[in-house]
Amino acid sequence: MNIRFKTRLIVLATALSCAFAGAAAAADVKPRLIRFGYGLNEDSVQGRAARHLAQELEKISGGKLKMKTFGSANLGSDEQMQGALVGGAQEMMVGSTAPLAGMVKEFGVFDLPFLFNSEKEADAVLDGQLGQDLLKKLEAKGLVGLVYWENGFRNMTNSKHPIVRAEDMQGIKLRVMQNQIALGVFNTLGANAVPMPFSELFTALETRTVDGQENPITTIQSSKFYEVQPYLTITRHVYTPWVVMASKKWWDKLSPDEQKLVRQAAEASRDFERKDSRADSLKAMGTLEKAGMKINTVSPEEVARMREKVQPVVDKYTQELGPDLVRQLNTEISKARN
Ligand code: TK8
Repeated sequence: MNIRFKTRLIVLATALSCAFAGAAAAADVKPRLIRFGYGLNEDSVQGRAARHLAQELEKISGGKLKMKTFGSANLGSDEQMQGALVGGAQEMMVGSTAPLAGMVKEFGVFDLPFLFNSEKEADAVLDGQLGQDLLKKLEAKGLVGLVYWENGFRNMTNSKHPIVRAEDMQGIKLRVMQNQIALGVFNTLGANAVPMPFSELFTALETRTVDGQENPITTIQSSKFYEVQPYLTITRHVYTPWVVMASKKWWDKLSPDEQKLVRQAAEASRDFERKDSRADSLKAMGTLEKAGMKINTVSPEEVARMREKVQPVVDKYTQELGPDLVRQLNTEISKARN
């Protein structure tokens, strides 16, 4: 064996063993580009958490799983993105549970008003049996539900007058999420509820196509609704979550190692997002006040009246969603409460 041939052999052997060692360490992970869409703008709780998710995924996959994030509904409204995921035209998204109820009606439980008293109760239900069972139901519809992010307790804004009593909602054209229960609740409270995707909302408020809307204060701030809505009423009438989802068509093509990394990054983003959302919501009140919004909080007595008014809607949808499911929900909430 001449020396040149020997060197070549050594080089080849070293290259081969490196390749095997590398493959074992990096597991079965191919370079991939994941498109992740969301509805709020980049400077929002969603934007920050989406970037966190992308960074985390890139880090734990050794740079192989790259995520490109698209805010401001640039890939479409929640409903449009849901469709794109089902069809396999988009890999991932985060969106509200309310429009998901069109696919899996049980997600409507989160639109039942005045259920949760605190974020802690919501976390327990979402990360517990009920929340996880609901995510599993998405698979049959072509979606893989990974984790829940906090959207939060919703409050009302409008351009007409402060809402002090339920009667003040009379005649207010109020944008609601595209969901039967939300529609029923606000019409029963006396508003004129108009279902509309979030992506059209700012313009609709600005042009006075609608008079008001309801969302957590973090969103009222990041979407600059204070520019077109002078009145904010703290009602905390419902806590709605967001779901981070993947296209099932795409997901099924991933290796188990890749799926594990995506899940792991999604869980990290959930913990980051909830903390950030809670911190941001404390700051947002001050910002909204400074921006000149007139803020009032509905009294406990008035909340009790509102609850009473919407009870028929709750009863009707308890039947439709399944009394057992609603019972399970209430049991899980009281467990978390005590
Ligand atoms: C953003 C929406 C938004 C929701 C709504 O795409 O529609 O009002 O609260 O966060 O999912």
